[in-house]
Amino acid sequence: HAADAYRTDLMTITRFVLNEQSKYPESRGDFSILLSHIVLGCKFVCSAVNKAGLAKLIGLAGETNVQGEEQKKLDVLSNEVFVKALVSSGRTCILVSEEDEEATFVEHSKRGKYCVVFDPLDGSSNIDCGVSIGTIFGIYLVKDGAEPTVGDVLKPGKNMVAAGYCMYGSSCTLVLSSGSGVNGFTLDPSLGEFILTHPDIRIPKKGKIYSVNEGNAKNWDEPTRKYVERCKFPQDGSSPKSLRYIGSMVADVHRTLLYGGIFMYPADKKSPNGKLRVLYEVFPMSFLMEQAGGQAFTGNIRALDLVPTKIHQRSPVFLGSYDDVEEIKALYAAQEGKA
Ligand code: P6P
Repeated sequence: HAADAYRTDLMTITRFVLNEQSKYPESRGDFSILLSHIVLGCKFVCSAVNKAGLAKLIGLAGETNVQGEEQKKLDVLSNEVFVKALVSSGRTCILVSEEDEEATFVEHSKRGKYCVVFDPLDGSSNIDCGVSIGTIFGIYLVKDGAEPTVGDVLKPGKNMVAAGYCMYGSSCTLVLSSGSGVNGFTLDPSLGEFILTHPDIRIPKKGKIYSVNEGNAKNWDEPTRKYVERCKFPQDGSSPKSLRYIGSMVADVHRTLLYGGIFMYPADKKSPNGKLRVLYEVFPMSFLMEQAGGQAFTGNIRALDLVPTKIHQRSPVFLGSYDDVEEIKALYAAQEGKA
């Protein structure tokens, strides 16, 4: 019947978050309002990314961001959209963006109790060739009342109250955790709503895929080199793992979350802290992995235990299936033991 084609009990992200909120009777709905503004930003960027090829938005804006990379128009646009959406939510007090050298302190009249760290368009170097890119965000609850300072965001990732990403690919998928599991929502463009499509995502305990830029192999340290060698030439008679590396963190992490395996951006001689940024790449993805039953490691400690000292600080990261990360932790521990 035609009616069967339409699920009538649509679980939209708004409904889902309000259901979550109802578990906290004392909640005033601030988080729900904050999230609705993040969702608005994602819808806007999704539409802009999809039109980019046609609207010739692609191309250098001529400016360079704090990373010294040439900013593409979509980067600039996405950053402006998220900053404006987050400020207008009236629920934030500090914003840290990959695109802005300094943190943004929201004016008093619009201040709220959340701090949002985000990469508005991660993987943007892939825009021109149509590879999936995404927005990554993490949310801290800052102490009420006191004048916010950068110190409020230089906190370990385990202090985050929520984290997520929105992937702009063949479909627009928003994956979110607010501390009780991970859920995925897919944008239905005909409704303009994110619908729950991946309830309670759990990452497989062990995977068959490893994901790393093998082009950096010359500069890896011993534990990483040994681990990748084991992926390719297993000693225990198991089959070699497959290598999948897209070079866009949101796409590589999304595949890891759904299929299992390990995603790595290790330290190397050229970049002793790896490449990925702690606040708005490593922490949000590590938060999601732990919430989905996986784990995340820096080569030294649990990634979420790291205490950043600078807002654009980098860290090596190994994240994904619990058992796969355990293996590389053992190799780093063995090196530690030798040392
Ligand atoms: P490499 C994209 O520029 C990015 O920040 C992440 O999205 C991605 O995982 C990584 O860098 C890719 O870096 O050095 O392998 O090209």
